[in-house]
Amino acid sequence: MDSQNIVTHTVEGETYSDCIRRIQEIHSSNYNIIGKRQITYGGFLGLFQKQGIEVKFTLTKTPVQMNSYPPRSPYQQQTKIDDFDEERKKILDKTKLTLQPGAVQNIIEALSKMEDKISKVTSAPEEHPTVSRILNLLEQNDFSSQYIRIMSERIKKTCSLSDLEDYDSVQERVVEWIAESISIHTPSYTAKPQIIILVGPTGVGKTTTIAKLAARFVTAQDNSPKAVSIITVDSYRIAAVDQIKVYGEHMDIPVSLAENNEDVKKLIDMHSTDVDVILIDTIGYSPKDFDHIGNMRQKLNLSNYAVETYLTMSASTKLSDMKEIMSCYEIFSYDSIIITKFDETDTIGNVISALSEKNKPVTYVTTGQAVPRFFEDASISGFLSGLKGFKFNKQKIEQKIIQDRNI
Ligand SMILES: Nc1nc2c(ncn2[C@@H]2O[C@H](COP(=O)(O)OP(=O)(O)OP(=O)(O)O)[C@@H](O)[C@H]2O)c(=O)[nH]1
Ligand SMILES: [Mg+2]
Repeated sequence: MDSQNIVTHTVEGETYSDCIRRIQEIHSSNYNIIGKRQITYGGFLGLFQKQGIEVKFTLTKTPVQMNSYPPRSPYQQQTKIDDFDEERKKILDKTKLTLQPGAVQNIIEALSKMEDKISKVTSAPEEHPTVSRILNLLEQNDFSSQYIRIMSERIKKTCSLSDLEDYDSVQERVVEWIAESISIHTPSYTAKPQIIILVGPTGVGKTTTIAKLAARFVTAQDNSPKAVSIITVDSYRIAAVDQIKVYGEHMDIPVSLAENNEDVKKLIDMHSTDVDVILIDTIGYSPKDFDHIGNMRQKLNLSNYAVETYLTMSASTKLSDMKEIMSCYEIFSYDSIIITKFDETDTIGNVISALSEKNKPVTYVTTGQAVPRFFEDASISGFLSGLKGFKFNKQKIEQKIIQDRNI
């Protein structure tokens, strides 16, 4: 190295070793001492001065840059982290000592005030009390968050501030919108034979509902009495077959078993002249059981017949499961839905939300176990009766919906 370019440094301290320690803190061992002398240092206007040492030194290497460290092993890294933690602890300990009593508490309080201010600025503006009351009510009725959001946006779009002052009328408007979101499918059953198939998950009440439907046809609740026969594609389970046979015997309705698509077609053809309605009961499968559902779909391949297919679901099923069931059973191209076990739930927002979000109509509802009772045509007013906490005139709303749909 060219001696002209050598830079000298000086450090002052009370003793020589004091000076060396200070050099080493910064430059480790990369230095050469080139001289030392006694000095007077510190003080103010010549007062309180101290005797000390000045050490002159040069550097042997340029200080190492952070980013030029060679790669470290994880263990080395850990040592460094440990050093860092040690240092941090020391600093924190020092800080604790220098803070006045109560200072930490003051800092925490100041921070929480700042947090409050920030959250007030960033959080959504407060809802009008009418809006929040109605949204609350929808939530209590178990409507989906998507359904509630749509209702909330609709209220805000269509209601002025003065409209919102009249809670009763706004909530009646919301009930009208709920009613509008329910689609009822009314079948005509004009074919002979009319085939009606019930599919759906296990235990939702398909067989019980088949028996109720059969009872309705034979007892002429639907215009004139009809000759009915039942086919069950559920022959693997003896108990299930017995269950439908018992109902059949009670009503004097023939019950036949079918194993496959040929059986089903043969039975339909056999009854085509002597019965008006053929009800087909199926085995329930979990919506995740794609193989069995696909298999059942094949057995029910009845493209040349007049078929009305219903997906049967229980009202007490949670919303996400309902939507999954509706999707998985889509391969049956079901015409409408039967909602069972209405008696087992207090809230029906989940049902209305699922039907509305999947854009599916509903035809029948069942409200109890006993056959042939507890079976009804689905109606808008029936659904509205299941709403809790809303005040409205059912007939007026139903009339308005009918009028609107006929326009
Ligand atoms: N509370 C209530 N229970 C019902 C209703 N409908 C059916 N059930 C009961 O639900 C249970 C299952 O009924 P099933 O008709 O055997 O159901 P399923 O869909 O045929 O069942 P799988 O054939 O096993 O798929 C029985 O205990 C019925 O009594 C209803 O509307 N309300
Ligand atoms: Mg069954």
